[in-house]
Amino acid sequence: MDLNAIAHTLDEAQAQARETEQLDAELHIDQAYEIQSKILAARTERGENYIGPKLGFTSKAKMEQMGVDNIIVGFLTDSMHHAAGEPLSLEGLIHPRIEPELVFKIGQEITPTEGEGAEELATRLREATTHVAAGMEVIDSRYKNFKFSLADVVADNTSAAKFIVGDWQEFPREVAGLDVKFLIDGEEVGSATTDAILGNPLEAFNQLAEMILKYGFEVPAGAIILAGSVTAAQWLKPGQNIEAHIEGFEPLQVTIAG
Ligand code: OOG
Ligand code: MG
Repeated sequence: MDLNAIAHTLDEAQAQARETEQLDAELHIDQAYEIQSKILAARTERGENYIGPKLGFTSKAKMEQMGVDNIIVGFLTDSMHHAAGEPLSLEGLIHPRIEPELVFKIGQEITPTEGEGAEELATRLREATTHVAAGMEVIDSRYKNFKFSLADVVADNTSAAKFIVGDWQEFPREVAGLDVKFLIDGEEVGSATTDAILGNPLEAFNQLAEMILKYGFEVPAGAIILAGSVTAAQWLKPGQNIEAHIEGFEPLQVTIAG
C-alpha cells in the first residue's frame, strides 16, 4: 500500500472539496495514523500551523451514529479555526456536519518524558490546562456519502474541517454533568450532559495521553484540544442558525451563510 499516494489523494480531496473512495479494507490503524501525519506535513508545508489534537468518538451518540467503536485522534490547524460570531460559509466543504464540543486550552508545551506512563502524562496535561470553552466542530468526511471504516476516518484526519471556540473560562472548574442543548433554527436537535463524553470529560486527558504515547501527537504551548462531540452531528445547510448551549457557558452561536 502506497501511504504517500493515499495521503496525497485525501489531501487533494480536502483541498478541492471532492469526495473520494473509501480505502483498502486491509489498511491497518497504525498505517492510517501514518497517512494522517503525512497530510499534516503537507499542510504545514503549505503554511498552515498545527494548533493541537482533537478527539473523536468519545461519546456513544457519535459512535452509534457513525458505526464505529473506538476513540480516534486528529489534528487541528489555524486554517480550520472559524471566529465565533462570523457567518460560516460552506464553500470549500463537501457535505459538512456540525457538532457541539468542549474545548480545553493547554498553557505550556507537554511532551512525554522518558518512560512516562499514560496516567502521569494525563495528570500533567490536566494540570497544564488553563482554560475551557464551549465549542463546535464542523466535520466533513472526504469519503463518499460520509461513510468510512475506523482506519479510513483516521487517515482522513478524523473528518476535521473547522472549529469554533466560545468564551474561555478559567480551568480548573467543574466540567462534568453540565447540561448540553444543541439547537438548529431554535429547535432542539440534541441534548445530553457533558458526561456523554467518556462518562466525564476529564477522562479525555487519559485517552489523549494514551494516544500521545502511541502515535506521538504534539501538544504545544497554547494548544487547543477538542474533547469530542457530546451529541450526534447534524447536517449543515445554508441559512441555518446553530446554537450550542453548555450549562454555565455563554451560548455559542453560528449562522450559516447563503
Ligand atoms: C469523525 C469525527 C468524530 C467527534 O467529535 O466524535 C468527531 C466523524 O464523525 O466523521 O470529531
Ligand atoms: Mg468532533
